Amino acid sequence: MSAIAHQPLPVVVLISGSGSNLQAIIDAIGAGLPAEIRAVFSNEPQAYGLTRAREAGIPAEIIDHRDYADRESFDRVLMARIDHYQPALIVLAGFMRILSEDFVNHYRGRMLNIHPSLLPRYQGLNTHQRVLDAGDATHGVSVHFVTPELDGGPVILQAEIPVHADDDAGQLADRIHQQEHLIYPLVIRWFAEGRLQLDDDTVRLDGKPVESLRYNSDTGDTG
Ligand code: NHR
Ligand code: GAR
Repeated sequence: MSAIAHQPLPVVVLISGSGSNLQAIIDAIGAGLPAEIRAVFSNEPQAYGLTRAREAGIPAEIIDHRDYADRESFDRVLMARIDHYQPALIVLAGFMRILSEDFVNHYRGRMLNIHPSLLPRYQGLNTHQRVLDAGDATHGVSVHFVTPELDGGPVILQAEIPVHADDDAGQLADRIHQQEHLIYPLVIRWFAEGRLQLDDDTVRLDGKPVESLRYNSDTGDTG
């Protein structure tokens, strides 16, 4: 890490829902994460995360996918609006629209997603119920670089939780959220500090290749 102070990393966050991960990032910035959220976009007009953004003084825009004839035209407008803010990093935080290849390639190496499973297991939707149906002993969450392959981009950091015998999907979602709110700001910090790169398909932290680090929320250790 360099000794000189960094300019805060300009970030744009995409949401579709509650925005609790957005809130965790806002709170982490308040506590010193060297980033600045330039704007929040939601495809869902009713997303509560829009309110969270506005209460934090962040521009919040709705781009409703239902207003566009196809995915490509929605993605083109979204891309143009995002680029207006000149972000260095795009953060998907509960964003629920699949993004086209052109969109994803435009932000290659500077777009992150948080996905509620231990990737490569359970790509796609409804992960908590699928973990329960499979009888898995553990569940988890992954932060990865976004590539055109849905939930298939290189994994950066994961956190694992035990599945209890009486868990339902809502309880799993709550405990996953607690982990998400720890690991997403941490990965964004690495990126903001210039420590994290996507080099072809290899994730590098401090120049060293990593294959999905594990976060321990009891100790705060990664490794
Ligand atoms: N786009 C690309 N190209 N690559 C990824 O890895 C992406 C992506 C867009 C979103 C988030 C992802 C998740 O973490 C994400 C990763 C939406 C769907 C989906 O099926 C799947 C995965 C993810 C997000 N969306 C439906 C669609 O037709 C709509 C579902 C709904 O509105 O409820 O876009 O899980
Ligand atoms: C999070 O659990 C996130 O991992 C998941 O949606 C939730 C959003 O919560 N993402 C996806 O399922 C992406 N398809 P939030 O709106 O409170 O941050």
